[in-house]
Order: sequence, then C-alpha cells, then structure tokens
Amino acid sequence: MTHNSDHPKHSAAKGGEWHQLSDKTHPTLTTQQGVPIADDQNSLRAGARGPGLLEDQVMREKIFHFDHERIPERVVHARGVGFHGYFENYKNQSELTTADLFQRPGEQTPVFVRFSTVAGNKGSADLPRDVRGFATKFYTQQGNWDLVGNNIPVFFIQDAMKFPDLVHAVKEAPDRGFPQAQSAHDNFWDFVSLMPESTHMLMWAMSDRAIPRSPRFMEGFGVHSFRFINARGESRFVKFHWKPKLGLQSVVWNEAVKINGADPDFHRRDMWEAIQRGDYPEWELGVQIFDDAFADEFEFDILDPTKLIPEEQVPVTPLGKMVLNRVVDNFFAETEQVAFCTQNIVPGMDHSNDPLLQGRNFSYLDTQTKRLGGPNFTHIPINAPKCPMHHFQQDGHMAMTNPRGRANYEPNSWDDNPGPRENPELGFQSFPEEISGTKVRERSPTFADHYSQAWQFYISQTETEQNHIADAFVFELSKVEREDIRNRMVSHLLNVDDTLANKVADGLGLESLPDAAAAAVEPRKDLAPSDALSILKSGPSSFAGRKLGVFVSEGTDAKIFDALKAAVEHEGAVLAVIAPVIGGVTDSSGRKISANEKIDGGPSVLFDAVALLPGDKGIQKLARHSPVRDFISDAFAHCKFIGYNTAAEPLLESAGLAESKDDGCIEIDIIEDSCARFIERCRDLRYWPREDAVNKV
Ligand code: HDE
Repeated sequence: MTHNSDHPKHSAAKGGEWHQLSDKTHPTLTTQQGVPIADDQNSLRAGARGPGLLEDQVMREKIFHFDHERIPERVVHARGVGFHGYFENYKNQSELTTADLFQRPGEQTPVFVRFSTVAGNKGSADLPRDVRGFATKFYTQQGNWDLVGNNIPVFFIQDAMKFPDLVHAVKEAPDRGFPQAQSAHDNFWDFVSLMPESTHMLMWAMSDRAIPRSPRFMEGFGVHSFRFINARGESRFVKFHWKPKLGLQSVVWNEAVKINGADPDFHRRDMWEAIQRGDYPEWELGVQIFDDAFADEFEFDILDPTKLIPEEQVPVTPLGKMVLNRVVDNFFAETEQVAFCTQNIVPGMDHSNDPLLQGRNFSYLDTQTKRLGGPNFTHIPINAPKCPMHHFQQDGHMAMTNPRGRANYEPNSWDDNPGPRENPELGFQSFPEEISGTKVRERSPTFADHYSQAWQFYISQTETEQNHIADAFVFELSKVEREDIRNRMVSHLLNVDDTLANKVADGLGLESLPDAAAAAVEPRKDLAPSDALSILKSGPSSFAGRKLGVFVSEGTDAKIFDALKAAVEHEGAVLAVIAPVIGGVTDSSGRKISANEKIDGGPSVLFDAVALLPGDKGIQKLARHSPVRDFISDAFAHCKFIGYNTAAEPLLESAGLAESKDDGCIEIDIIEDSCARFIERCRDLRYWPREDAVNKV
C-alpha cells in the first residue's frame, strides 16, 4: 500500500473523528447489498449521546458479518502458508503414465502449494520441532491432482485407524490446553513409546529435518507408493520426491527456540519476501519408479508408510520443475480455503493399498465438508479446476455452478441441453489389480520390522547430524515428567543403535540402561547407508537465496560495506542491515545507510551468516549493549560464519570471543577480495567444527 502523505486526506466531523471521503481514486463504500454508505464511523443513535437503534441495518450487517469471519481451523496442519506457481514438464512420459500434465515437454500446469506445520494451532509459531506439510494442487487439463505430502518420507503410524490417537497425543492435553505446537511432553512420548512402528519416523522428527530454515530449503515426499498407468494399461509403482534447487538447509535447535520469539512468522515471511523480490523458489519433481518384481524382492513392504526406498537402490527420475512465483491476493480466500484431498488423482495414476493412504482418502473429503461448510467447497475459486467441468451434481449450501437446462440426470433423452456423457477412452480407469482375501482386522507381518530403517537413517547422517538427533531426544525426553516413559523410549533406541541409546541415556541421567524393547523382527544391520538421507550431504554449493545480517553503526567504513554488499549481490544472496536505530547510520563517507532492523528486532538467529562492520564512534557503549552481545554470541554458538572488521574487536571481546575466534570468524577489512572470500566461506552455511567447543557441558 502506498500513502500519499503522512496524513492522508480527511475531514474532521463534530466529535473530532476523521472521515475519509470517496473521490476519483477511492470508490464509494457500500454495504454487502451495494447500498452506498454515508458515514462509517458512527452507528445510528437516538440523539448523539442517546442509545443505539436496532434499526441500524448498516451497523448490524457489518457486525453480523464480522461475527462469522472464522471457520474451523484444520484439525492438523492448521498453520500454513500458500503460494501460486507452475509445474513445467520436462518430456513426454507416455511410457510411464497417461497423466495429461506429463505428456508435452515444456508445458506448464498451474499449481498452488501450501506449506504447514502439523501440531500447532493456526496462530502458532513457524519453528516448533515438527513435520512440515508440503501439499500441491496441480490444476491439470484433466482435473485437479492433489499431491498431499510432507517434508519427511515416512510416517509415525502404519494404519489410519491410529491417526486420531497420534494427533490427540501430540496436540495440547485436553485437561490443560497446553503444551501447544510441540512434541516435548508426556502425552506424545507416552504414545509413541508404545508404538514401535513410530521409531523410524522419530529419528527423522528428532533430526534437523523437523526445523527447516525455510520451506524453500526442504524436500517434499508423497510418502506412500502410488501407481502410474500407461496407455497399454501397464502399471508401475512410484514414490514422489520434491527436491529444492537451492539445496537443503535447517536451523539448529537453540536457534529455532529463539526464532519463535523473534519472528514467529519466520517461514512465511521468508517465502513471501523471496517471491516478492523475484527470487522464485524452485523444486524438481521426481519419481522412484519400480515394478511388482522389485516390490516383491525389496527388504520391506512397499505398502508400509514407515519405510522408504533408498535413492541409491531406486534413483529418482526427474519429471519436471515447479516454480512458485506469485503470492496470494487474499490469505483467507486462498490459503485458508484451499482444500487438499488425497483422493484427487487424475487419469494415468492410481492409489496403492497402503492402509494409511486408504484411510486418508476418506478423511480429507470428510474434513473439508466440515471446515468449509458443505459439499460445494469445490466451487471456491482456489479449489475449482481450471479445465472444463460437466456433471449433474447440484444444489447444497452456497451452490455457484448449477447445471443449465432441464436435464439434471443421465441417461436422458433430451435433445436440447442434454448435458454430458461418459467417455471410456479419456475417463479415469482404476488399475485392475487382482484382489482376493479374507475379511480380517490385522496388521500384515511384512510390516513388522520397526527398527532396521531407523538404524539405516542414523548411520547415513554426518557426525554433526547424529549429535543433533541425540540432543533432540534428550531435550524432548527431559520435558517428559514420567521416568518410565523416558526409559521406555530408550528401550526402543537400544534396538536402533547402541551409541545413540547410550548418549540419550547419559543425557537424561538414567541410572541404568533398560532392557531393549522386544522386537517383533530381529533388527538388520546389513543395510547400506544412504547419503540422500542426510541434510548436510545435500546442502547447497552457493550462498544464493540466503541472508547475511550486517551490523553497522555511526561511522561504518563505507568501502568495506560497499564491497560486502557487492559480494553478497554477486552471489545472489540478500543483505540485511542491522543498526542501533531503525533510522539508520551515517557511514565514513557521510552517506546515510538505512537499516532493515533495529538491533534488538534483528537478532542474528534471523540470518544465515553475520558481518560486524561498526564504526569506531561510541563502540565501547555498543559493546555493553546486550542485544549487540547476544547478536554476536548467538551467531557464534549457532556455528555461523562471522565476518568482522578491526573496529568490531571491542564487540567480539565483550561477547567473550576475544580468545575463541576460530576459522569460522573471518576478518574482512585488510586483505583484498576479503569480502568475496568471506561470502565463499558462507557457502558452507555453518562452521560445524566449532560445535563441540560451544556445546559440551
Ligand atoms: Fe494428513 N490430514 N492425514 N497426512 N495432511 C490433513 O486435511 C490424515 C498424513 C497432510 O495444507 C487434514 O484438510 C489422516 C500423511 C498435509 O491443507 C485431515 C492421516 C501425510 C495436510 C488429514 C494423515 C499427510 C494434511 C486436516 C493418516 C503426508 C495439510 C485438514 C491416515 C503424506 C494440507 C485437512 C493443507 C491435512 C488426515 C496422515 C499430509 C484431517 C487420517 C501420512 C500436508 O484430513
């Protein structure tokens, strides 16, 4: 929004209140009925100081509508943010699938993507330790396809039957209404420690995957096996993968905790700003393709959503790329009202018998009906297909697109407006899988190995990542009041990896190790590590898209500042200026540098790396200012690269770093090209060798 002046045009009325009047650029305000409104500041009263009149249709309409502004938030994934973009298909995939969006090279299909956390309510913060939703609606020419995935390729449970229990356990306890948006509490760990099948997912949830730096830097997964079907009716299984172009990146836990306070909207703001500055987030969509023969010989059941297929075993075949390039016009209309349904698939694909997917196919349609108030939520523009639609469904709450003419059924014999007919060639065909079985309520024994892939995940991580996993278990379980629950969890970890279990037991101060939990199937120790499971092995090769926080003060060296800015821009990164006051500072050349943040509103946790470029003026006073000290000591503790000039020495000293500067602290004012070299170092994102020194107790 732009403002004409500090005091927009208005006229003052009798009570001194300001009235803004319509003119050529401001249309006349009306009621929902289109009736022009003369005065939007005052309700109708019997005398200026008298009682209000019930007759006041203008005020009643306004208040009535306001009273009804809220709709039920999503029962899970309530907090989310959505963006528009397109999917661009690479090449003809007709050998694999008839799905229309994968037929023509270069063709773009519009998409809407909503990223979310799972456990927190709509107003919760963006960085709890949590799984992230990654839901994509493809508006294809043969109907909408919803790929409703997560940023973790496996799930906590194997059967949809347990979903309400899982969600009840992780969300706030029913008696006290807390803790919100976190899993570090008794109910969650009580439940999962009684569910051996959750162990693999817990390893992911305790890894840094659950605290991503931004949705821009996370992967997405369809989780279940799905089917692709080609024109000959042949089917192969696929697992969907989204890979971010900018590489994977997460924050560290202590940072996440602080970000939640400093900027609870950290993720949505990051996405919004990136798209607004034209730095469009991009992912590649790929599939692991495998047939029944592979499914039969693979070590685990491909229908089990607590298992993945390592990419080294079945590589990901790229299908196309997705670019998010447009923010919403209205959050409620689009992000809140978008309704993803796993049953929305298009011709050329089909579901698998994964019992979680089968349950989801009921749940999503059902929940939208409640949340959006009736069966016509598909008429809301964000949910409506962008291809032609013809059917005989009609009426219901808020119906917008009823059929025309007399025929609202088929078969019919009307000549005039007879309506649509079925089309066996184009139409959706289920894969004719042969099915026979006894009606039972039982878990397949092929789902019974709950620990082997948890171990495989663990051994695939770098040492830094393994430490983070152990620390996360210790942190979360230390919030659990009941000792038996803590012990029970360690008894599962003993089936995963001894070192991990011991580290966690030590961290919890357990007096003795419990016995390992009884395992239904002996855990395997013959699986190969998979690099693709590690974030640090899948990081970026550039600092592009990342944010450098530069602290400046009165008298900042203009030349270094300009050189650093040029190096940041050359890398495709963003520079944010942090200053003692929001009005900015005057640099050594007498030029004004305006600030993006005042120091206490722009702590270093909001940036990927920091540079300290203060001037000499008032440096001793700045060194005593606690937000400045926190800025530096947090950046150091979170293993960030820190660039500094000579003038910054008193600040480093006051933050306790005079003696402990390491190779991650880089002086940037004496050597030529030092700014460019500093940014090159920042490509590693963190200086992990420091971590042991700052974290050991
Ligand atoms: Fe969901 N899930 N889910 N889920 N899920 C919902 O649908 C459900 C599961 C996922 O941004 C709900 O519209 C069941 C796995 C995402 O709007 C609900 C089961 C995966 C989103 C629902 C699962 C997901 C949801 C709540 C166990 C990853 C947010 C509101 C069988 C593959 C979509 C809504 C958005 C949302 C049910 C498990 C992903 C209640 C019953 C596994 C990304 O229908």
